[in-house]
Amino acid sequence: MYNRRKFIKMSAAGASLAALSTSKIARAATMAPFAGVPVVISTWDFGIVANKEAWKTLEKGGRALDAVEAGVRIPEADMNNHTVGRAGYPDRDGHVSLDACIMDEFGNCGSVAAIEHIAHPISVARLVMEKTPHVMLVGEGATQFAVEQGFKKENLLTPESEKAWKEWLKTAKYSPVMNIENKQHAPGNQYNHDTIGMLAIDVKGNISGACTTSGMAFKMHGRVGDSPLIGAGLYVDNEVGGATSTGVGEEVIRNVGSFLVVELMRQGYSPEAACKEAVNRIIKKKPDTAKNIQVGFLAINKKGEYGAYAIQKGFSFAVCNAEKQDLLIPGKSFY
Ligand code: SD4
Repeated sequence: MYNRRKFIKMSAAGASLAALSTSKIARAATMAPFAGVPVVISTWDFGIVANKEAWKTLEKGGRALDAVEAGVRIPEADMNNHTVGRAGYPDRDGHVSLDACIMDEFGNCGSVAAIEHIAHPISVARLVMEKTPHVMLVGEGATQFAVEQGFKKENLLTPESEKAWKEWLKTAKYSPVMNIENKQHAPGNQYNHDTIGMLAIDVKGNISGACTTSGMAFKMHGRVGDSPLIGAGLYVDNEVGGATSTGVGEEVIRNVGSFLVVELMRQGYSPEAACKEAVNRIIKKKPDTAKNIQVGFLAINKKGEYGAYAIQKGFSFAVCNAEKQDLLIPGKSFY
């Protein structure tokens, strides 16, 4: 389990974290649910710096939608992050292709999948939502739309990512094993896949969410995971709450995971219980597969209570409100 010192050391933003009030590291499973808004939560340890950015909007009374977009742009821009945005690892043919989606309090949503050459897919997803009659654009069409909207077309394959890809090509083993967390952040671990999913509630009590990723490293060209799929990687219902996911997208898609979590909360499940039930359905359907993969869900309800649950240990999420910036370790199944 993380402790505070270890977390500060391992974070990409370790230096700046000293300034944050990491007041408590706790197992979400044992803590009382927090109620109160505004609040922002997001997946993995890099969520803490992303939340900090989102918080700048929330604390000024801004809209949750603006907060989540601004927040997830931080890992998208992080050159040390090979699982989200600009420096993401490429597919097996060397293309960096990104997936993202966003959803607001009115049920509006936008998404891009397998978009190339654009560093901030979340902002393109938002424009799909706001400027087109559609929900989702993919591949070249998504890139074309982004360029029309003024986004810069860039080569996103960084020298480091290219080196990792060339190393992978030596064996070209197509083994989409992801998120076995004890191997995460290890040097040379090319199968490190951390999506950022973020959920926020603003001062008006409105909920929005965003999710962005480069997906599975060295994936098949054209492969799309759960992250840009509304209902799978992200779902928001302003009457109930929001949910997002990380891990092996195929299993999340098969179970329409984030929608399921929100519907369970509608039935009265707490955020953590809803995440746990969604995880258990994945395990129940494919117990052998589930032993070797990670899937984690993160959820928040209308009151600002939050929770998470993952198949494997090692999943973390970050919470930020007026009082704290915490990294939390959710409950896990007993694999
Ligand atoms: C995907 N769900 O593309 C993403 C990857 C991920 O933590 O979330 N990794 O399947």
